[in-house]
Amino acid sequence: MRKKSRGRGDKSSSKRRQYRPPVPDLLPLYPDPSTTSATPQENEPDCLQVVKIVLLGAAGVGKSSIIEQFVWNEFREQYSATERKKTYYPTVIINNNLYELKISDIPVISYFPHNSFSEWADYRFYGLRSATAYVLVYDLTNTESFHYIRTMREQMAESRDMRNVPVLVVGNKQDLVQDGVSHVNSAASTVNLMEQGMQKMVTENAREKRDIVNIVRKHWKCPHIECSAKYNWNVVSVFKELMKAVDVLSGAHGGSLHGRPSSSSKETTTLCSPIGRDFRFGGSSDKCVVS
Ligand SMILES: Nc1nc2c(ncn2[C@@H]2O[C@H](COP(=O)(O)OP(=O)(O)OP(=O)(O)O)[C@@H](O)[C@H]2O)c(=O)[nH]1
Ligand SMILES: [Mg+2]
Repeated sequence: MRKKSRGRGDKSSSKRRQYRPPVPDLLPLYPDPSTTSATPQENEPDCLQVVKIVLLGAAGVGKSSIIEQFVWNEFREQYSATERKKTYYPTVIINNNLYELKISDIPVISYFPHNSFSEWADYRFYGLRSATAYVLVYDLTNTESFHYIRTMREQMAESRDMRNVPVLVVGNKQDLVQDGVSHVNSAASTVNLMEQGMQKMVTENAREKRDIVNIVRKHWKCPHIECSAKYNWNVVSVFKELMKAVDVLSGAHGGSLHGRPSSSSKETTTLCSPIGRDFRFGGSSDKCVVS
């Protein structure tokens, strides 16, 4: 059970990055018996269920970087477009329910497969319509990349039943946005034309950003998270939020994903990455303690 965590990505790069199995001592797969009156059997994570997660987004928005940061705790500055589908298999525990994630990183697609025929006709599309959950990634510095996921979302809704399919929208490269704003703010004391132009640009960017968040949260009714794959800001939260939704849905559907109804969402959430770090989340709080 404790060896469930795996990360199978690019074969060539897996040679370079030596896979480190989880350290059992750092894997509190079971709650501390002294803090609960339940029997050990009741506390054991239930049988492993596979959750298929697909990341979609325009070229270069950081899909691979987000996955690699989450799974390998690594970041590559150099851009290398994904040309072949890669699949990663980290294991997570949420509310004492054990899930094996099957995270697919695919080459950019120009459209979402319309039906099962088009899905099977092109290997890049395989499994896209049957994902358990989707992460739609855009680049916070590039509004066009949001238009891409907007189209993708529309096509998804036409192609498959999206009820009970969690979708999370992620604005990546948060570090670049923050740099832009702070730079302009710090220079605001010396007003000149160039600065005014930059200030206008920043204001427009801020407005665009607000509009995007509004569309996602109010109209799409999807969670929106900003992250930086480069600095590992909020990357864990992306998967935490998604899996919270999967876990709740799984519980609501009689535990169809993992064989039994989910326990309360107020309980502790632990995400175990394949490199042996533990991520513990306390109930409704967004605080994340990495031990
Ligand atoms: N500054 C910054 N750069 C990032 C971030 N995430 C990714 N990048 C860079 O953006 C470029 C593209 O990242 P990828 O992860 O390859 O993007 P992708 O979406 O997988 O691209 P495709 O495979 O072509 O679809 C790379 O040069 C990364 O180093 C981030 O959070 N901040
Ligand atoms: Mg990629």
